[in-house]
Amino acid sequence: GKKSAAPKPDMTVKQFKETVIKHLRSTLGTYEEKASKQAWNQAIAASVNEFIFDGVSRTRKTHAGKDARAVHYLSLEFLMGRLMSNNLQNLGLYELADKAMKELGFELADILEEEPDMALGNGGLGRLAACFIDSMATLALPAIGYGIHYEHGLFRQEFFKGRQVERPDQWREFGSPWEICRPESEQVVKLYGYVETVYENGGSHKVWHPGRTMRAIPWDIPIVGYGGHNVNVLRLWESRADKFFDWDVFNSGGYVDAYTESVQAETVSKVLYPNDETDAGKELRLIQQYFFSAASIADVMRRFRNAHGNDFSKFTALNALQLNDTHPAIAIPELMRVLVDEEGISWAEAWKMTRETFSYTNHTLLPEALEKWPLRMIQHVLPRHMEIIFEINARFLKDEVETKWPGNDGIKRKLSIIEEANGQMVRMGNLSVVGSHAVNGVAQIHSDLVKKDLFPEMNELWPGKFLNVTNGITPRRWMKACNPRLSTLIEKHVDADWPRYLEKLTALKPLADDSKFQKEYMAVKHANKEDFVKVIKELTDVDVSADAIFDVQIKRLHEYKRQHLNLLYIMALYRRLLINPDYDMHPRVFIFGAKAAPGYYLAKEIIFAINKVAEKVNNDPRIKDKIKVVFLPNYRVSLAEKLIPAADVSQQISLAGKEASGTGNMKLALNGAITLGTLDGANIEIAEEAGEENVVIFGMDVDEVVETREQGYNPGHYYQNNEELKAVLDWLDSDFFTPGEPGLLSAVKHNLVDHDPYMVLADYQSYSDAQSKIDALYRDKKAWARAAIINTASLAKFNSDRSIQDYADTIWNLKPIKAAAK
Ligand code: 26M
Repeated sequence: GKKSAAPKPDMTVKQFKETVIKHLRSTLGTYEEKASKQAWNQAIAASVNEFIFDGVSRTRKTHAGKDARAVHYLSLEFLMGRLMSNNLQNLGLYELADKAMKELGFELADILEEEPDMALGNGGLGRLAACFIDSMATLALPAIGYGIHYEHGLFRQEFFKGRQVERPDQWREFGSPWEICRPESEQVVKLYGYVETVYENGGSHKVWHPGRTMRAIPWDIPIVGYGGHNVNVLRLWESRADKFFDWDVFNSGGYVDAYTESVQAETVSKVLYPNDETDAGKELRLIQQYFFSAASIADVMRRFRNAHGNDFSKFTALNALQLNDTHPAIAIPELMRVLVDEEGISWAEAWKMTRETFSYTNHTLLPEALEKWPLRMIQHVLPRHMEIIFEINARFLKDEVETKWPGNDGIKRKLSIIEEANGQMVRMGNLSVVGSHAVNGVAQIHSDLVKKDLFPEMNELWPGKFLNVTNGITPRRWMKACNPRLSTLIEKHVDADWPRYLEKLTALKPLADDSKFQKEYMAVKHANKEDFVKVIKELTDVDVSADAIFDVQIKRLHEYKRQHLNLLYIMALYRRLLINPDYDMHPRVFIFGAKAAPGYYLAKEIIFAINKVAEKVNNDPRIKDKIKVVFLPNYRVSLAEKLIPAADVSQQISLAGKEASGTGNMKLALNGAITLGTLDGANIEIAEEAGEENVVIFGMDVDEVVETREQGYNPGHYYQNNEELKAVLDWLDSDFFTPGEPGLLSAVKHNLVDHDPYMVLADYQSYSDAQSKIDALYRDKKAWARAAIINTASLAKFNSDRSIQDYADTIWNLKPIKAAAK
């Protein structure tokens, strides 16, 4: 059957047109002859909101009536991208809107370009949260996402003379049509001050006298599930100065400058920290974490009290709280504070409730990315929370660690939430594990390493607490919406509800050897590439051919992700062509997209080096356009949506053991790119699903990495013994790519030859060989088409609906509740 999961909307093209024009006039205050594309965009959004708001209310009423168990997904980041096309798709309105706009004389796709990305995240972790809330809504799970309403999302990237320049992101400059302010649900968040012990009736309790309070204002973004039945919300908190005077009890002289205080309060939700690893001890970052955690917990408590008063017997049955990394871990002592200090619940009872409620997802093993806060800072900003953390730690060490390993101070030192070395630090990972009933990694190998390398003793203490939930991506955004050509082709062969049940794509497998289907599939890829040729021209002024291999590496810039391995190979190919102009290779376009953290020196040097090599290669007539190198500025969700459908090769070349999962690897493979990757993160599972013959694997695996390191890794050895590798590294020292300025690219060379922390040189030869395999495979057109089709047909496991179903079953114990129909 070809049944459709998305309902046919009860609206005609004519009615949709009328609604848009109504909003153009009455919401936007303009009219057809005068309206800008931006105004049309907003008018369409307002029209779509007529459907969405109704869905929000229906879903809310359903949950309220049922006293439903719900999950609260706490994340400092939600990398939403644009919302219009996704909302139209999920409501089943896309084609209708497309027709309506055509009749009004516009291309819908063109008008969608007016929408700024909602870039409230850095990369993988933030985009995962966005895919997950889409899936939670689609699966009709009672769920709410909690985060920060940043005024400025991730910086906009420009290149100036090949170097990254950061510019502020302005996603809300003209307001966003998708958000609803909910002043009635405002919360108060306290900071600083001191703790008083009050003795009373033979007992005592603690009273926190905060030094400052601020307001948390919620903005709700509706999240439309596929099919439009269920609409959840993403609740983002904005910080504001207190209505009253901000009064520091310790600093009564400070009141003169009240404006400074209000500026400070409003600073909290001003800007997203542009790092994707830890940013050592910035007080504002800690306050961001606490601000949104406390506001969210207060929101959960308000909703609970409205239904149950002060009877907390059902609290754990009705609430799950998921920590997206340790960033919101301060929510653990915050819940304890509320239960013990405000509700008068005993410590033992409150701790039981807290542990049953929280679960924690780990996203990295990189030691430098594991969050630690100076104890003094937490004591200063959150004095009561520091006391609570001490108490949690003391009981943990005494009741659990001591019982299991009597008298073993070494293990106590290792498991303690407080690190005693180099000034006391609070280990947020340990706090998260101790305070949660479940801890999960994001791909099988990563979850294994979380147990084996990161928390081995915790795993012994609580076998069964550590789980795997392999990441996923929403096929609605990452296929249906971004790749309409492939979706249309797919729909000729599989049920129309494939965006919900991705395993239906296995019906394509028998077609992998069908030459007619192969041609159609590759024609789609070619058309997508033709479209992207224009994007490349527009953004970089580089001319590329859609007949070349589009070889893509898109992800944050990081040494462990090894964009410089890719660069070394590009230089080697270029050198081969200069040595032998007839060097046999299929033309290739190397495409990069990556932002570097503004303070990450070497990452910025790698961007500069790629841009300099690109400039030279792209303008060298001797190589007859066999290689082009394109570094797309300002890589972001909306650019990924254009590039991924056009990709032939997906570079996933991290050092084995370092990339927790990766999710770009899933998006690219689903859209028919062949993975060129190491045995790392979810690459391993992609190879399992698609078959090893349909991916190209290279390099050391995790065990070989360990072995190489134990033998005393010496990058100089590879440099000295590989003629081509030595030549390209030395090239970086010359002025070949930076005429008249030798040494500008030396930092990259010397880092590799002298340190090479991510073993780029050790994997170089294997990578180069794997690239030759890619070249050979691409030239066998049928073999390539077959492999690409099998990839598309085999990726059902990476549907984020499957990930969320796993969370619901194994961690949240959560059942769907379908919202009432209209
Ligand atoms: C920390 C401190 C200050 C400012 C920012 C941070 C911070 C922000 C983001 C730290 C880490 C952040 O994200 C890490 C991340 O994106 N990890 C990726 O998570 C993906 C989803 O699970 C995985 O697929 C990737 O492999 C993993 O690198």
